[in-house]
Amino acid sequence: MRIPSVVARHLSEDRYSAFARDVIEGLTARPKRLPPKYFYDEAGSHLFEEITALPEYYPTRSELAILGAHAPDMARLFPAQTALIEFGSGSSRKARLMLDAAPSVAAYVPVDISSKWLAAEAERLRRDYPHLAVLPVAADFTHDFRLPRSIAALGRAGFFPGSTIGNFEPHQARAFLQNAARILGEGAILIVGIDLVKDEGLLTAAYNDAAGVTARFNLNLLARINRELGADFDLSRFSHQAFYNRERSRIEMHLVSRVRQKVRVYGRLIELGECETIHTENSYKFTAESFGALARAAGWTPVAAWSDADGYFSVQGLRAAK
Ligand code: AVJ
Repeated sequence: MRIPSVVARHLSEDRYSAFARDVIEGLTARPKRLPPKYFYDEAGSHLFEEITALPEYYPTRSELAILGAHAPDMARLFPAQTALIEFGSGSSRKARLMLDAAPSVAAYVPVDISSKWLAAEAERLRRDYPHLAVLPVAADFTHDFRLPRSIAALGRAGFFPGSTIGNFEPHQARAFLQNAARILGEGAILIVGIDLVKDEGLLTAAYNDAAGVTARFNLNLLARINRELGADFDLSRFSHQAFYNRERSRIEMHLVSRVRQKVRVYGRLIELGECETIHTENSYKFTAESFGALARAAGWTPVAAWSDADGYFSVQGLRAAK
């Protein structure tokens, strides 16, 4: 790969290199794709917060209702004297529900790719939970990372809410769960939020909101590439598309090129045909059975499950199989 020198300078900066590499790789692939984990820059994180409050977007409300009602039951699965390790913590709003219900938690380890958000949230948590050891880890949890040494003597409970696992391809979800089993160790518990297969109209509406926030969230990925990698995407030449792929039990999000066009990205010329799409996200939906099979294949045993009154969402309790 030949890279112009202005851009090569950025490549040496760790923060940009993985992003640049993934963007170039995705936009030169066929079909074109971009990884959904890059939605969450500052603008994207705010847009996602907005999404969670939309009338059509039920997952956050459903999961919060489940945690509000059942966090004490989840906490009863935890070993005595536990470290709660959250994968992709964001605002830690859901972790607070767990912490409030789980007196056995002695340490909280939020793992997040955004170190800025982590530090500020850790400060607030220390203030609100003075007896809790708050030990943030700035890492991409889809890669290997190390837990803080100071929790060596504690039991382990992993926490992966939000149906973030639905962003992974099935083989990646299995790899994540295997990796979590290895990192958390013997006797660990893992609490995972999954979005359930349901009426197609409800599913598609959740990703095609009337206010157009999801469209802005999707398009922000191109704006971010413009900002951080000096690309020249014209956002008005793309439209948001989201539909349910029934065969694969997933919502797919795409950015559709409205016209035939050329875009400069990181010194490369990317050509898009009229109606050609960039596949930006998969959001897999599960049944208790399909998720159970995935968990078992990755070394976990399902031991409990909780749902909301509508049966839209499920929080699964898993135990590491020996
Ligand atoms: C954060 C991955 C759970 O898949 O529902 C929301 C992201 N994308 N609207 C989801 C998202 C479009 C969300 N997850």
